[in-house]
Amino acid sequence: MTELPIDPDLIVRENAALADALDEDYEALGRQLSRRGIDIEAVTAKIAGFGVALPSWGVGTGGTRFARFPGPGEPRDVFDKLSDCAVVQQLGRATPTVSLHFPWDKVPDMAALKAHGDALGLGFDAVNSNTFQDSPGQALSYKYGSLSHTDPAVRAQAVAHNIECIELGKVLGSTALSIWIGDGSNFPGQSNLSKAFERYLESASQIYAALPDDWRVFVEHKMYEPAFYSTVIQDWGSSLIAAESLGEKAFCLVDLGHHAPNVNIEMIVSRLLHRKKLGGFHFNDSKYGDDDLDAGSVDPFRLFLVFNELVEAELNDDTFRPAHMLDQSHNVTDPIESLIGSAVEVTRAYAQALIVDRGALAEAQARNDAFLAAQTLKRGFVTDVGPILAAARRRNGGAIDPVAVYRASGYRPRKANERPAVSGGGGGIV
Ligand SMILES: [Mn+2]
Repeated sequence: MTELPIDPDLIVRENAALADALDEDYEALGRQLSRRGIDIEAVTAKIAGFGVALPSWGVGTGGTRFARFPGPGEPRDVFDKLSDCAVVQQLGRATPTVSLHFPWDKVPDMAALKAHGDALGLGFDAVNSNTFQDSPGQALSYKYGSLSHTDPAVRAQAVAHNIECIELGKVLGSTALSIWIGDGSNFPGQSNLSKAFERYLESASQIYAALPDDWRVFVEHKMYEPAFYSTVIQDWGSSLIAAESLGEKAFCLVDLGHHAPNVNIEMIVSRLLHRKKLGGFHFNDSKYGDDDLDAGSVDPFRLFLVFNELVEAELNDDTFRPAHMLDQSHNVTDPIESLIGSAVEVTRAYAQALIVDRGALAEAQARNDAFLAAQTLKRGFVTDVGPILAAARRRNGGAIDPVAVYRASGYRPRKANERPAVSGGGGGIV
């Protein structure tokens, strides 16, 4: 029995007020797309089946290295986090799974957590390990690294933690482990760059050996931070070497924020697809660095270009199932609203990519008609696919205007009463 956090009647009432306008817009868009040879229903069906995972840590207010300003009704534990995720999913219908992070989300009774997810209609996506900070009661420190640490005892502890994450994930029904490490150096000469990478590969291979047959492991690269001179898995090259060395269950995970400014990320996507090593994405947006801003908030065109490559991959390979997750920090907004909005933006980019006239694009490329090729691609981006997204949400039982229904529901003020404010806390964003 599903326990929905928002009154379903409220969604029905709010949708009724917007239904005529949506139907009108959807029909108009359908006629427009039909003139281009595109069946709107086929696109809507794909959008209705699309999902991006929610990060459990995303429903709490994020922060920077300077401060964190918590909002009212912050989740007190992972059970509260799941309830907030269920609001995002109930209204937006594009986020059916949650990605947990250990040890932050570890509870004595993981089966009870799984049951809570089931009751809320939520599944569990990849589990994330954490060896970038020291946890209470931990024997050895990760101050100077984890999987690549010079001390074999620290490496063994980090490997054991990752294997524990797999065990916890099994209880939840997860089938993937994401590994991101903070290992690196702050000074030239501090670390032997080659040996640190070799130690990482050795540790990662021990984790890989513990993976169940139907699991995948994702290697997430990051250019800088918390180490500012070098990181051990710095870029997609290091990530690809690691994934190829580990084996067929290892894949690269691309976090949009983990690159130098202006890097052509869609080309990285294309290269990883070529090697069949693209495991998935962490979506967010940025202006200057790893800003962890809401997906699509600064550069929606880049998001579209990434999805253009993903749609190409989908067309070439029926079995391509990338793991998509939002990974962003909500510092000045209600996290639930940001997550609803970001899922919409990711889905929008997918819809825009789906309506690109790929035949015309291929033809223009073959004729070296650069202008027409660029225009053909951009036509997908400039088409307002909003009615498709809203129609897909409505068909799945969600809200035509999810943030408006969320605000009308009074969920946040209700939670602010139920959940007493706690002070302090770090940023907690990766
Ligand atoms: Mn990430």
